[in-house]
Amino acid sequence: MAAIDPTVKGLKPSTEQYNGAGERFLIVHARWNDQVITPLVQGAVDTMIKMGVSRDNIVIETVPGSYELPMACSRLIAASQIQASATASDLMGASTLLDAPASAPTSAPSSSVSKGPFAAAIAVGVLIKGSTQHFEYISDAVTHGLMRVQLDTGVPVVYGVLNCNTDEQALQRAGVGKETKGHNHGEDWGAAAVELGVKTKRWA
Ligand code: DLZ
Repeated sequence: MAAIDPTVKGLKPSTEQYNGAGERFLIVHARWNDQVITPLVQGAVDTMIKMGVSRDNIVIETVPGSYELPMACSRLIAASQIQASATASDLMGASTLLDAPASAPTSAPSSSVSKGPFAAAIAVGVLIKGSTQHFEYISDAVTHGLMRVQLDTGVPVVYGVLNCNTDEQALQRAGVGKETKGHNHGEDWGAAAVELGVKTKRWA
């Protein structure tokens, strides 16, 4: 009998290799807690590229905070499905969504949203518990909102939202912890997006 791994938690590697070549993906990320968000998004992008996705086929948009993630995912997925000539900014009507700083290494022009449907999306946010009930309300709303978006649109939305008690917990889950580096969960989210994008086509 094989020895039992003492670690209970964690993602068992897939037995199948998934290839995201030719598929388009959406990442929407909050700008709150940027020190954690940046490595998470980078981890997701790097993993998707390793799995065959072209960088040109990864559209990245930002929103102010996690609370805005469901709305942005919903509108951007709808925009990509319509494939109309209208740009994302026409459809979204919220200029703040498109205000990524010019220096942001990962941002892409929003007009690329209308180039074709997304195989999957990743919503990335970092919520850190404060001294009020704010965290609980936002966390709950975002979680339910993102589930609703994926069920309503049929496009998988990977739950890239960290809900942490401390800054250090969040940093460790982005692989940049101060006490121990930890594991970058963005890498898992990138892999999940490619796997789900490929599988959702199969399940059609
Ligand atoms: C207001 C707020 C607070 C206090 N904390 C966070 C947080 O830890 N993570 C996050 O992503 N966003 C936070 N926000 C902003 C809200 O998500 C949202 O952007 C604003 O309430 C405006 O709707």
